[in-house]
Amino acid sequence: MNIEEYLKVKKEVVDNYIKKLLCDYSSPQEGLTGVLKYGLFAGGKRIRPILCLASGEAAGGKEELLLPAACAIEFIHNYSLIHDDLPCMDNDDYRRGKPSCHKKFNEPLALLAGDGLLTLAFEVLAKSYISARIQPFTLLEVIGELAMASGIRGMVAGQAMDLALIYAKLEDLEKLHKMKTGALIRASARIGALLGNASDDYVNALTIYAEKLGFAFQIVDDMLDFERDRGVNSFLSVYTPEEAKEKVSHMTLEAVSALKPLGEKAEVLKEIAWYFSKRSY
Ligand code: GRG
Repeated sequence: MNIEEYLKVKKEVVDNYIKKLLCDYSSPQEGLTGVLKYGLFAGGKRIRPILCLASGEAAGGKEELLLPAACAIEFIHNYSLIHDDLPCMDNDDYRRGKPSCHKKFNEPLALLAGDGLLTLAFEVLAKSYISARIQPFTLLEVIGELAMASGIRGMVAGQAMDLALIYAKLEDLEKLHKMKTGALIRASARIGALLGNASDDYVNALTIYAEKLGFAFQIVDDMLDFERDRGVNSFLSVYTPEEAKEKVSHMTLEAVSALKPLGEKAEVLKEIAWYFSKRSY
């Protein structure tokens, strides 16, 4: 299977599992479920859940066991996008080329849909892994990883820093994106590895891989956004386009070389890194 096919197949697996979860954990407020569905199925790439699956599978974990965590991570990601688009944050009318959640519905419902996704992520983690009878210590580690990456020491802190800074310098930009984008990407790989019962060496290798990958991913995102958002807290305000490309290649090479301890099991993860370093969407 080539990497494009792999990503397509895994995206479908994730999409189907999200649909199943939304049925299993349906809200008595049907209207609210509709808003959640709209936010979740407006065209995301599912990078984080796929990274969780690929990291877990490289460590020997089974897809079936990894899926609840992979989807919980996607819930958190989508909550953050819904809230990010609100008038009190970025005030974006469109997301992925479609009306953003608060434009399609209204602001209070968009706010609640985001809150609902954030809390549902943790309910799904707890209930799925209690049912699967995984080691309580592993479950607590996974919950702790996701909470830290999402909260005031991760994504929420990154968002707050983004709102507070204008035209940040390189050092601040690195710190900002490490929290805002990098933390959840890092947690995706680590959670996959933890659920796959990976050794400490594997977990460390996957952590470094994901940190480099997250950095490269953000620079590519800024390159793709350059025309729309010329430079506010973007790496394109500190790098020329050529320097940005060079940095992406360098970070991707470092990500790939961090995978050495995994040997042949890391092939898919390497392909993922190269694929996303060249993405155009
Ligand atoms: C509101 C707490 C809170 C946080 C918002 C992630 C975030 C923080 C804001 C989104 C704005 C943005 C452009 C962030 C950079 C990270 C990024 C590249 C997000 C988009 O991720 P993709 O490309 O999204 O994986 P899809 O659409 O594929 O799901």
